[in-house]
Amino acid sequence: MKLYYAPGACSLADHIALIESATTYELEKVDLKEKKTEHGDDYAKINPKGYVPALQLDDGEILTENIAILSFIAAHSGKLTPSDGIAHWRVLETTAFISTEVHKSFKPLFTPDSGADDQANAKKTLAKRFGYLEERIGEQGFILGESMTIADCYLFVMLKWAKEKGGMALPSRLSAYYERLAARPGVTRALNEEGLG
Ligand SMILES: N[C@@H](CCC(=O)N[C@@H](CS)C(=O)NCC(=O)O)C(=O)O
Repeated sequence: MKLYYAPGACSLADHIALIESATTYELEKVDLKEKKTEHGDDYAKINPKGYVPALQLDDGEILTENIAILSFIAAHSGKLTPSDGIAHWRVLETTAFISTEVHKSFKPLFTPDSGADDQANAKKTLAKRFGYLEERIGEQGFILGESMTIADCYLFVMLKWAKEKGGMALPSRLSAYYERLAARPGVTRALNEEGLG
């Protein structure tokens, strides 16, 4: 399968999930301004929504939306999500929270013409969301316990943005968690492959 990505964008979550699940993949970089892939293809024809990520499956189907792509990688590999029981639904619940309540809250920080008030409010909302996660994470391990899941792949990218793009200080357990993830060989590999090493 092939992941269409932009360096450091939310597609990094899917890239990390592909590596951590030992899935065989190819990458194709997308210029989001020009809507062109690195091979010169018109990205609007690949994903008419115009944004990354998009995952081309082995049968040629194109899957979009982080929640769907991450869930697909987990189901396809049999890794990064428990296959049944409440633990399975906790992964979906947390991944949805990260997508709809954390990822979306960054929007004013990435919109050049958003005002200072909007940006300050966005950081306030993000701090509240991170506070919720801080209360739930342990001193060691992952956001849902002892095993890495797709939610960790996604949350890593959100914490990276908060630190590097938002200039936000993370609460202590979340900060230690971020450093643990950043030190993983799979995460380092994904960052290197995106030219962010
Ligand atoms: N709902 C989408 C949002 C994806 C998204 O926000 N992609 C951003 C990068 S993180 C993007 O490609 N933005 C460029 C654009 O919209 O033109 C998902 O969860 O996959």
